[in-house]
Amino acid sequence: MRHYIVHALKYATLTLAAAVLVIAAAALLKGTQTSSLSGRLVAPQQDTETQTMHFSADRAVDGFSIPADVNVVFTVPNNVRIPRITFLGGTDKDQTIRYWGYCYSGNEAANRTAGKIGNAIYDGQFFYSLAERKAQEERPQPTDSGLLGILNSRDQASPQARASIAEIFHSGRTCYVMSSAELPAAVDTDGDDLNNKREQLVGTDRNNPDSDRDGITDGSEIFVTKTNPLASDTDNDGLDDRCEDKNTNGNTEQSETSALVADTDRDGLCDGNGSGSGCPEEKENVCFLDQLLGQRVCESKLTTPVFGEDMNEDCEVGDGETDPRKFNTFGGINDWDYKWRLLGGLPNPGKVAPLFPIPDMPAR
Ligand SMILES: [Ca+2]
Ligand SMILES: [Ca+2]
Ligand SMILES: [Ca+2]
Ligand SMILES: [Ca+2]
Repeated sequence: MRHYIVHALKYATLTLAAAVLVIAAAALLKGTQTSSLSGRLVAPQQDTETQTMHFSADRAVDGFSIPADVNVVFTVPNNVRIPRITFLGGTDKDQTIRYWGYCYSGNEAANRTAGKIGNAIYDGQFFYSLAERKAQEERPQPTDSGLLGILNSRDQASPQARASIAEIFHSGRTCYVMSSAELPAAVDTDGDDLNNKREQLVGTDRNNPDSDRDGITDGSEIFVTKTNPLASDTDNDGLDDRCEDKNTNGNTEQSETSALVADTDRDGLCDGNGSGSGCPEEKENVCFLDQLLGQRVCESKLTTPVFGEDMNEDCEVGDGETDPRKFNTFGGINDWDYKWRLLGGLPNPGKVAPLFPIPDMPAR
């Protein structure tokens, strides 16, 4: 196998040139570039220094880690068809980590036997992370056209060239990859775009696409909304993530509250009813001497009678509620002052809880 890898990559330039790709130099020769990612495999002086690891199809279920700067050969399990990006760690890894590789067609030996030569033997597909493509695009055009080629810009590539790029890993294929940083690789059993290895690292259930049952898939929580896939209410304000980021796009639109900030409009009142543990500014530690126990006891107590906005936590602004998206729901007066005055507190324009000086708590 190792022989095939080396041989295939020696012919990478020919393969890509034939596919009418814009070729940028991979930096394997004469130490003209320092990237360890490109072409170490075929640099004769380095060939014996670079480690090679093999992962069987069985390993892809539990997953495995692809170390940095190692030649890795893996096999995709049978009956699996998975996006490359998902198998190799997810969209965030694809955008930040440089990696590239080649998936064998499986016809290489037969092609060779049939007398084919050069790139005609290697009719598999190359693949590149977005970060690798970007790096190649920014790299100056090579003066030595004899170097190993890497795809320059996929957008400029012909349909034929695009077809030569493996964006889907198919059942039973064997592929080579080298990465600039560690990649968590695995199949994605529950189809939530978070592969099994990352599910294990994160602590989510690889057989449940929505581990915390908040209506946002594990993959979306990691890659899009940036919420905690193990907690339905990431910011602990009493409102579930899905109830706050309603369209689950990771942004806080005008019609939404933030799933990551407990007090979206920063008016001193929590988005929910204020009982959530994410509203600490409304509480303080009160300590006293417990006569029965004969020792000092501390409790977390509310220091203000006004502490929340969506009091029934239905993610709607109902009667008697202030709007958790508006600092001053009723115009002019801020929501904290408004609620405080409703309870008969003294007006205190221009100040917002918890800076507001609190008189004695009302009798219960
Ligand atoms: Ca998954
Ligand atoms: Ca979830
Ligand atoms: Ca929340
Ligand atoms: Ca608020």
